[in-house]
Amino acid sequence: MERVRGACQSPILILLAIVLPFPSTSGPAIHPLIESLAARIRQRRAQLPELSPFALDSVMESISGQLDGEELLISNELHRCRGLRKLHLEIARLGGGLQVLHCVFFPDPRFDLPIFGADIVASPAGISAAIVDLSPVGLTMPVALLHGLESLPIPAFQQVRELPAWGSIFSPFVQFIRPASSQEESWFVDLADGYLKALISSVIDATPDASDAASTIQRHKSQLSYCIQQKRNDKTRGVLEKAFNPQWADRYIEEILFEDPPPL
Ligand code: BLA
Repeated sequence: MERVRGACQSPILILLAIVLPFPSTSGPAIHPLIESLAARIRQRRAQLPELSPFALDSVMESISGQLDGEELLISNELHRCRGLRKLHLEIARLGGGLQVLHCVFFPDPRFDLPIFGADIVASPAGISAAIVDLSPVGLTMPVALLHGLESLPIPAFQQVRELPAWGSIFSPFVQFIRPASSQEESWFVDLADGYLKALISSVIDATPDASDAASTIQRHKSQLSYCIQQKRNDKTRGVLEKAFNPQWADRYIEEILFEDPPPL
């Protein structure tokens, strides 16, 4: 039995799958924190310069399958803009009632911009992980951005989680929490929004270096190591392997979630 199938294959449907929010289907509602962070990301994303959607060259935009009679869904939105080579927002409903929001904005290495990353993991027991960061890929964080981030108040989250060993890629501004209330959930959305707002003003002001500049080459290398480290997250792999299968999970992680940045 085919467990995974691309839900849409014609170019028009592929485009719709990119621009439309999570496809309507039966199953439990998406957790309100995932809904509201996704909405905030979409609002901010629309403010980016020269934003355009792009299609994957496979059938991976909207993926559905079945696991023990349970519906599995992954919805991907992919864009690029001036300064950012790949903006990826994914909402997934996987086995065991698990829901995930995954978002990474990868910069064009010619620009001195950090990587925006956010992940929310919800199960029927509630949100277990909410993480947001602007992770530097230059030697330092751009100064204007640093000032923007330093001026943001960090809410007093009750349950701050310890980063795994591969988390050395994150900045001192990383917030990794288990929200303790709906108020904390809304603080988290506001914090992520503050990071996005700071990033967007840096994107608007940024000018590119040459493709062969030492700074560009260094940022490319550093983006590659971000992807390598993220691929060490066994929890992401484990969930995808269980919901689909190991080969599929591997391909999805290597080609869609954390593929190597294209050569300069
Ligand atoms: C943790 N990520 C997790 C967990 C699961 C996933 C099940 C464990 C939950 C927990 O520890 O409470 C699953 N995350 C996924 C899946 C996808 C996903 C299936 O994105 C995609 C389909 N992960 C990221 C990004 C960041 C990230 C961009 O993809 C950060 C910017 C972080 N996820 C992250 C961290 C953990 C995590 C730090 C905790 C890992 C640990 O404690 O070992």
